[in-house]
Amino acid sequence: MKLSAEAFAPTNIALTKYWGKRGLENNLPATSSISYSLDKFGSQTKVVFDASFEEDAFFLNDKKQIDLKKQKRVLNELRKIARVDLFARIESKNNFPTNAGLASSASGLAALTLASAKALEIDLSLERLSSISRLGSGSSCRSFYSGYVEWVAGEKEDDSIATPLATKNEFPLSSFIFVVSADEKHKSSTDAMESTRLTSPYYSAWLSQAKKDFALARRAILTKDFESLSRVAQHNCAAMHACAMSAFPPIVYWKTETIRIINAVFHLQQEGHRVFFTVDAGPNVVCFFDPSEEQFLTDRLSKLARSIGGVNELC
Ligand code: 2P0
Repeated sequence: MKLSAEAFAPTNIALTKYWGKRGLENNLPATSSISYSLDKFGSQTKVVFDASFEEDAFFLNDKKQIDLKKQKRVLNELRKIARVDLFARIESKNNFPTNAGLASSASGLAALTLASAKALEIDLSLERLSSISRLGSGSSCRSFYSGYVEWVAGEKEDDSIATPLATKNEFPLSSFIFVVSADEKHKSSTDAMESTRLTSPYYSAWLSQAKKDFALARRAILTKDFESLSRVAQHNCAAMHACAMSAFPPIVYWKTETIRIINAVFHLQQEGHRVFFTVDAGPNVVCFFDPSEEQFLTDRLSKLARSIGGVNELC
């Protein structure tokens, strides 16, 4: 028996962050979060289940991977639902440069879940598939939709759900990514979040800030209020990183270049431009801006990237 299917899922950038888990096993988040999907960047994944396979195998951009922990959590759940005990071969390709420093686990896990469900002919809602994908990687549950996606923390086992909040046509954002470094993370997000939760003196303050930010960002998006969204996204990003920096030992993702870019964004804001930054678990900076300023800001940000040695751009 051979079952096979392919699927694509976009990568997503958090405007208010998922940082901290209330359930380690199932990636249940301690904070609700909101993301914006970057539809043109994502993962195309093919999955084959075959009786002749003796183990699961995972190839990312044609390279065999050793660590299949996240993928297996998704595969095992879907095999259980389909009542199938076939091993799988996963072939996943990112359509953004491998050295782009963009996390591929969100789009990769989402595409894997979609392709596997299709191959196993499992007929589940997108919401349910998104929750299964979360078992592999928390942020992947937001990669099932385009536009703005909200992922509520919930309180129980089954109430932490990602759902679309607004379409990109309703409130479009342009993006520009500064690739400060494409190096592998020195510490996984899972470990960094856990260390923050256990050792940061500011963790409880972060949780209450994240709750307020989620509500503010949600309202800003629904009312298409760019200024409010800028303010809350930047504050939430800085608070997440400040909390991580206050862990023991400190988790410092930012590099000199990260801070130079952030200061340049503040400068553009002072000049009246509608642009803001966010930074995930790494040194790279994602800028979002009003599409009415596309040409001007792409040009300015591109000049900035070139003026800082070793920084690449992706837009
Ligand atoms: C986010 N990050 O909201 C936050 C902001 C990184 C910084 O979600 O442990 O790779 O597999 O659930 O999904 C990265 O977390 O972590 C992440 P796990 P994941 O996008």
